[in-house]
Amino acid sequence: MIRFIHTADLHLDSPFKGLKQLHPKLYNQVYQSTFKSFERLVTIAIEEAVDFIVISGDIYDGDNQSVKAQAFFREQMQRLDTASIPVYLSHGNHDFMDSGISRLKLPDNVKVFGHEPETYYHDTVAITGFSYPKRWVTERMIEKYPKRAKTDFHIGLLHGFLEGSGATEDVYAPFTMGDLLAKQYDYWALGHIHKRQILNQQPPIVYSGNTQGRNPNELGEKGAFLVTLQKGLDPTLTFINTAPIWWIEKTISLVGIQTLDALYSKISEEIIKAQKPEQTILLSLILDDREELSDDALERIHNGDLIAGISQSEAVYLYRITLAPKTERLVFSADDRMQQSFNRSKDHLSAVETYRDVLTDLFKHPTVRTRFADFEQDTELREKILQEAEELLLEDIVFEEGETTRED
Ligand SMILES: [Mn+2]
Repeated sequence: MIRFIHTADLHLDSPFKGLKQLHPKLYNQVYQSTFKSFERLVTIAIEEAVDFIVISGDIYDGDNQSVKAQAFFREQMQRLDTASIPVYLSHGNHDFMDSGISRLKLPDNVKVFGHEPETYYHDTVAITGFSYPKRWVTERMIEKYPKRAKTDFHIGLLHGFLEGSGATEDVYAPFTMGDLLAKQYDYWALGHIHKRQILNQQPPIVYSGNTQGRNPNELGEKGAFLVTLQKGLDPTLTFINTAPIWWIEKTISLVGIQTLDALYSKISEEIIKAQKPEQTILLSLILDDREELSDDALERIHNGDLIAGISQSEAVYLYRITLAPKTERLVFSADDRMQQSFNRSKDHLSAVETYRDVLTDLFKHPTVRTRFADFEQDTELREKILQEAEELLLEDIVFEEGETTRED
């Protein structure tokens, strides 16, 4: 029997740029969260005395891998070394192994995969993986993985994109389920897609997801899998939450809510309800069924006055209040072609090229170029801008529709 931990996408030292407006104490908690989550995981690995840990890429968030992140990671590896727990790791598209980067030396218990798929042996377990030599690995690396070794167990690490999964991550080192199954390994430890998912039970094919949500799209608990493989028995996978901060999104109904006072009370209640022991919650509320709400209250949601006046707690921070685009369904349900046309325009406007095109003057502005040089590459910022643009557009359609109805 073997017991190991499968983790991926630690993204240590994620900057959480979009959250700079938070209270400094909370921002600091958020900033520390990628570190904290991994530290907890290492503690659990030691307590559980696992046989080894596999990390399927994106240990660091940035390709320049800050000394702070490296020193932290090395310290955690040393803790595992002291506990005689080996670590098999690959680098991903975020922390690719550019030869130009100087690195702190890791202790001997850490085995790093090279640029081509290679196999390490841990007693009677074969572990195969590869590290990204550069950011863009678009080849089908799976084709270079060896057939199952003649050992008790064979584990594959792959930082890549499952074709047809519809995930928003970039298509790197793509593969199909069939590709993986054909190798006849006993476990596939996948990385790259941040949403946790068990794609296949036997053998387990698993994205462990990232260890800490980094934006509103990476919701809920995050962590790693504790895996047990035993000859003749079904594998067992236990999810371990290690993320100190959870992003939560909740839709609430405003039926019966008319005044600003009632709205404020309702939101305060939701903040209390969202509390979880020993977790910090970053809460986004989506307000649905707002027909009865006064225009003034609505305006205060739109202009940010309401959220600025919410009394925030340390356990739950309400970072966003939005209105459910409910009339979207109404408008579009009447006209399929309008939905399609909206989706087409959205796809076009969301394309990276369009985004760069539209913002080119801003990116080329001398001040932006010197002081915010990374704006253009900042995917978090891009997602945020696109999301807000979509919401604004939908709100516009909502109001036009409402006005037309009134005229009728
Ligand atoms: Mn990643």
